[in-house]
Amino acid sequence: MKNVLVIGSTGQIGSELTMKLRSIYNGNIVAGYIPGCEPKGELLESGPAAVVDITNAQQIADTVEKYEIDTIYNLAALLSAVAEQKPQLAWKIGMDGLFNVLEVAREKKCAVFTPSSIGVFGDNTPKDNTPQDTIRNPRTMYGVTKVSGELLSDYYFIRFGVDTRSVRFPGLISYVTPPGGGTTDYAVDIYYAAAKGETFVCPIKENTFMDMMYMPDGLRACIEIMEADPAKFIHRNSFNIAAMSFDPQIIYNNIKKYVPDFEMIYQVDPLRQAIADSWPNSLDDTCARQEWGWKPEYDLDAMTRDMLGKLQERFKK
Ligand code: AKB
Repeated sequence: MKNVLVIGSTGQIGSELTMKLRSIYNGNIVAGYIPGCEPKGELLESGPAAVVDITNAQQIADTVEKYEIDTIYNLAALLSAVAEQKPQLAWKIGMDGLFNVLEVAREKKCAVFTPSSIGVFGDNTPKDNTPQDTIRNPRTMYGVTKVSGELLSDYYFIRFGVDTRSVRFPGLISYVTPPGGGTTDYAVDIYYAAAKGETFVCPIKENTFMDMMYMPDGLRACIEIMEADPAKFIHRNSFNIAAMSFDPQIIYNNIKKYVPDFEMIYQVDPLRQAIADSWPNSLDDTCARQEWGWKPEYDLDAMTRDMLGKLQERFKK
């Protein structure tokens, strides 16, 4: 039996991960949320939920105690573009929050998953096929909290034996819960525009390549890394994982195959463009493949067919 607390259960990853965990494990899969972001519908009805503000260590500890939690998925974070607008809050959630989670995990002996991101890399990181172990020198607050989070999580493993594990997520694409304030969000928004029959206004320039991943692969990564036999681990916090890399023109052309009259124009957002320019074009995920068997299932075309099918069904008149 596994008892899991998902902190940030109503966010982009949490809303789907909580449901997936409930479909796999028969223990308590607790949907942690903050007031104003309450779980609704199936997420609320299919299992326990609790107010867990990551900046409140006592709330985390009380929930872990009450539901005999053994694994914490720490999904609370501000995404990259919002974090640039609210750097103090990004630090409070990303670092003070992570510290609270790790302290509770140390005391109550929980395993911890905290997603990292391609945002840990910066301008002087090799851009193509970015290695697992390379320069992590971001100049965004998002990146700073993600690198610091990787280091702190490794520290808690080395110093206290807390079972911390993590992946560096590319842009995650899903039709369920939209992301809020990321640099890669355009690759979600473009599908919504295509499915609604609207012209897409792209905030990212042509020729800006970034790694992306379809959510079903992202969810599998969250679960498989926590299930993996750690005997093979050389790394922990955090593994490069990859599925596909494209620029706006490539995803647009792929969607146009299925929606021939779809139009896109460019109106570049300087903040998002600067962040995207500092991130890798593509990651090398060999270590994740070798150390815990990571393998993506969706490429761009498979993702496009699924995304469009689901969204067109939702928006059909
Ligand atoms: C963002 O764009 O901020 C995130 C990420 C890649 O970490 N989707």
